[in-house]
Amino acid sequence: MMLPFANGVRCSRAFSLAFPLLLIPVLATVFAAPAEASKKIIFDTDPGTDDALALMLALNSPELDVRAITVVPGNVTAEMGLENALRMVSLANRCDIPVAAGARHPLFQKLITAEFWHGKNGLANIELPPSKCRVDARYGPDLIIELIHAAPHEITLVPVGPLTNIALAVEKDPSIVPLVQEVILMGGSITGGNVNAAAEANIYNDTEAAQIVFQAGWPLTMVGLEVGDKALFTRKYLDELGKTHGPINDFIYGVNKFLVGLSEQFGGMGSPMYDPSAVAVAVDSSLVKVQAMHVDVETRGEFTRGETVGNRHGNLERNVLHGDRYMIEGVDRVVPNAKVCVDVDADRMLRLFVSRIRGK
Ligand SMILES: [Ca+2]
Repeated sequence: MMLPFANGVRCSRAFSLAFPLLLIPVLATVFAAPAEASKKIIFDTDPGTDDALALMLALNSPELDVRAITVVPGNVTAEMGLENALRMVSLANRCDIPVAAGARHPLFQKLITAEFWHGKNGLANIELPPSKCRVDARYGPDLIIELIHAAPHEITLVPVGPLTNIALAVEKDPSIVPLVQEVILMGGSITGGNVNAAAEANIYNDTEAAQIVFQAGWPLTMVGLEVGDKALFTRKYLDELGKTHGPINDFIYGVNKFLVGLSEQFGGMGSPMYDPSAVAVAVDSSLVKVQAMHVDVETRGEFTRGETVGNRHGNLERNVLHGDRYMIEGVDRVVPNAKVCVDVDADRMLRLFVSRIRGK
């Protein structure tokens, strides 16, 4: 063994005496590694069928440490979403995780609920048993602020609903921005929408909130339709999940059976894994290919309100007013504010999902 000392004899003797003492903290570090390595996340959600898939993936992934669940209105009302979140953490026997209510409505627009896609109760019409867990008394955006300050540079925000709660937290306390490790959100698209030609649902459902979150200045990964629409949960994966059993396994099987059936009604091959894809990226970022770009959220367009407008070339013409006209005087680089996921290893993501849920 080569020792990193110039005068080998004397120092190697000193090293051998010190070695047992040095070894203790080294071993402690090695054994403590798995707990320390897990990523602390706050899961902000409007549950929601695909929220259910995402939550159960998060709770069953050792890479993630879910520090709180905050509920936002979106797919369902704030009240129904809270009830669904509480029932799901109860099913997972995780009453230790705080579940907090947040905003009651979007910042400046009317709520659009989606029972049409998620079932009357938001959970594929599956009736989970009443929750053993109790709601945390804190207000969702305040809880987000509190947890970020309690663990500076360690919290990853994973919002999978409209961005109302996150925007409220930033507006109330902008000092959280540099203290957040990363934001990995499900929402947006740079290739057309799912609500209409331009907009994706989470962004469309609180467009101003989304613009606040995109412009906040923190590291942000956008997991949008480019991922979810490619990561289709087909009957192949459903059959795989049907071979095993357990309370979570069977619940998620039921949710996915509902979603696969729904997609087939509309001529699809399978159900897009929208929300779980953001959690999957938090677990393993190598599942996706990203491109850094500047993204703005369109808040005023006649046909494009809610579109995430990604500047794919990173340039902006500099138009300067001269008398009654503008003249192009150059090209400015725009600074990226997001890593946009532009491709996914769909099969690997879907297999990851099934492997984490099966038998649970
Ligand atoms: Ca959602």
